[in-house]
Amino acid sequence: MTDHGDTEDADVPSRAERRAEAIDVLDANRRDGYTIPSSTLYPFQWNWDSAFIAIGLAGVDPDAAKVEVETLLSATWPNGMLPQIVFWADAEGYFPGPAEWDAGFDDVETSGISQPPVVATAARHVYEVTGDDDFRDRVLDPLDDHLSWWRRERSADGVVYTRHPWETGMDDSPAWRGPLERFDPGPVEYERADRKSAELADQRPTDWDYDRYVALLQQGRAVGWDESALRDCCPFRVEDVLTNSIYVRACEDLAALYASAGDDAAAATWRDQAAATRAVMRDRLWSDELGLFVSYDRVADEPLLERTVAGLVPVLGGVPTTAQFERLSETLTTEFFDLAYAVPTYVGDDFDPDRYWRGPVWMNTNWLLERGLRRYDATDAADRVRADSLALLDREGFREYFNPRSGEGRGSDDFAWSAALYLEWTTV
Ligand code: 9WN
Repeated sequence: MTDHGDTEDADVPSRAERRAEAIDVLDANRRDGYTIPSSTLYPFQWNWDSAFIAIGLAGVDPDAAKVEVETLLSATWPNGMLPQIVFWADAEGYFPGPAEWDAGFDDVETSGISQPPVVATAARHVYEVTGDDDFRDRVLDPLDDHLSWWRRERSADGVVYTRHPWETGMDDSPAWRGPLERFDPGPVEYERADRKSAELADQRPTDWDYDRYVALLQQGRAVGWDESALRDCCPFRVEDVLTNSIYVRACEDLAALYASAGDDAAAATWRDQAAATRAVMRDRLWSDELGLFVSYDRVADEPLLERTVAGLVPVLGGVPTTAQFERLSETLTTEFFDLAYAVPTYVGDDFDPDRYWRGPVWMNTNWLLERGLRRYDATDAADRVRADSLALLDREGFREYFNPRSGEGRGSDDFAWSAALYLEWTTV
């Protein structure tokens, strides 16, 4: 275990004080039925953020946790797509806003892409903490609609694909460089709103990346977000290993909710889906060369051979075989545990300890990985991930991400999922 010496610092608040601060952050970020990730950078409801927030809220304010999940699910499109952003209320300071996306249904304005379906895991967690059968019964249909949408619209053989870097949640991952390089965004005119300080300008994605994010958005809008049209023409179609790991876990969690409601047939359907996705992942998304899982580029028909934390997260869904897990653990300890704080989001030539998803530690990927490692009884590794996460949060507060060498906080302050996962990790 790394000794960070953090607990000896007189300025570090006690765990009880930090918990109180975490609750304050979530209260301050709460809007009408949902919690925004950050008042400075992300002033709307975000899909997987709300799932992590509900997981943290479950232990301290179970009613708010239920509302968080149900508000998010109420934004599910009629076809089952659950959007990445829901614009419930006007807010300043975010690009691209509702006018740029021009997406949604009835009077609900949203973005036109999704995000990894952590919501099913959140719903199961909230149900298990509260034992509220009515809540469980209310979320079954929307969760089923959403996971069926991934299966129907985004998958040919069990593994699902994403069609925008923002959809993966790890937007600026170096793994997306290859697919993004393969298309020309053409001239795109827009004004970014995210570089709110000189420090942030160095941490956020470059203009080269943003040009491509915006070009993909404009293409989706031009075809009215028609999924079948985009299946043919979208130049970014990637089987993201993180999204698939979360999807497998989501299928298992929905199966568990169905089983508890006495619907054994539906439970079996989703358990079978999890097994089918696992089987393809073990084959197509495993890299023997790198000793971990990788994403797969559907357009170029080739694996994206980069070492990212996403490639370790399949443990969350019980994906690695025994032999794969042995290799993966070795990769984790030799390549991802050698900086002061685990787990960097990326190791490799483009490593940057301060730039968004290109090296910094993020709390949500640590939380997903830690849960998965416990599933494989890898207690020492799981304990290291949890201890480093808490050391960072205790020392720096609820920052968006952290430099894995120095431990310094980066990105937004008062970031909701960092606060929520602190509460989850320290619930006794
Ligand atoms: C685009 C809200 C979101 C997270 C993503 C994170 C960041 C948005 C952005 O913030 O992305 O979705 O504008 O940079 O990368 O994971 O959900 O916290």
